[in-house]
Amino acid sequence: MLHIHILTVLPELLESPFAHSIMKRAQEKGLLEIHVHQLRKWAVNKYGMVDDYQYGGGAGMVMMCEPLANAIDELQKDQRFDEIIYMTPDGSRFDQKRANLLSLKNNLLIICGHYKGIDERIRQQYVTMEISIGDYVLSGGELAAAVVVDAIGRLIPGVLNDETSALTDSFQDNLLAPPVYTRPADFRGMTVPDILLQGDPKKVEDWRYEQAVQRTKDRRPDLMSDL
Ligand code: 6GU
Repeated sequence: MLHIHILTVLPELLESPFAHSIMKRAQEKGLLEIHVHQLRKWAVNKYGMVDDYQYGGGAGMVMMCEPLANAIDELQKDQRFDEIIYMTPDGSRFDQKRANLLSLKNNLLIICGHYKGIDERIRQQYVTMEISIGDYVLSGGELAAAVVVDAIGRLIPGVLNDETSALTDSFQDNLLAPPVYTRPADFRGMTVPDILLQGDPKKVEDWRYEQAVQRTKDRRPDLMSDL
């Protein structure tokens, strides 16, 4: 069972992404629990203040130490987190390897940054992992957190119906997935490769592997160099 706690000033953004399909089933099966916490619960005043001007001047607010520290301390009374993850564009790039690793943990805390980010002292004192989902800037960490939780959640053993299907995803062997087809065998004159129709499992497996390698060479040669 994986517990994921998320600290955010916009909990509404994180309601829908986990309420459908595979993420919904993971929670119904008792394999995943997602707890979204409104950071303003730990605000420093009755106006719900959680951010302030940055020292040294400059545009943009910074998320204050006290609300984050108090929230994390309180949440850690019940259980210690295996990782305290800060979602930030200057974190290390999220990939399938990191998703596999995180899917094996029991307790994760994800902090969603806003504005100019969080006070550096929280990063130093509390944060154990900093994640970016790519080289572009989002207006907050929530959508990035949703991406990460989805990628992790589907890898928890028992979540996917067909146990092998995560193993044949793109990226699991640093290869992209091969092309797939369903009925009809002839769609407007475009046919399905014969090997797939003949049903020799060994030939199908070999064909899929060749296609995966070719597709990766064509589209993502950078993945092959990691092999
Ligand atoms: Cl984790 N946060 C924000 N705000 N922007 C991002 C990101 C995270 N990853 C890529 N862009």
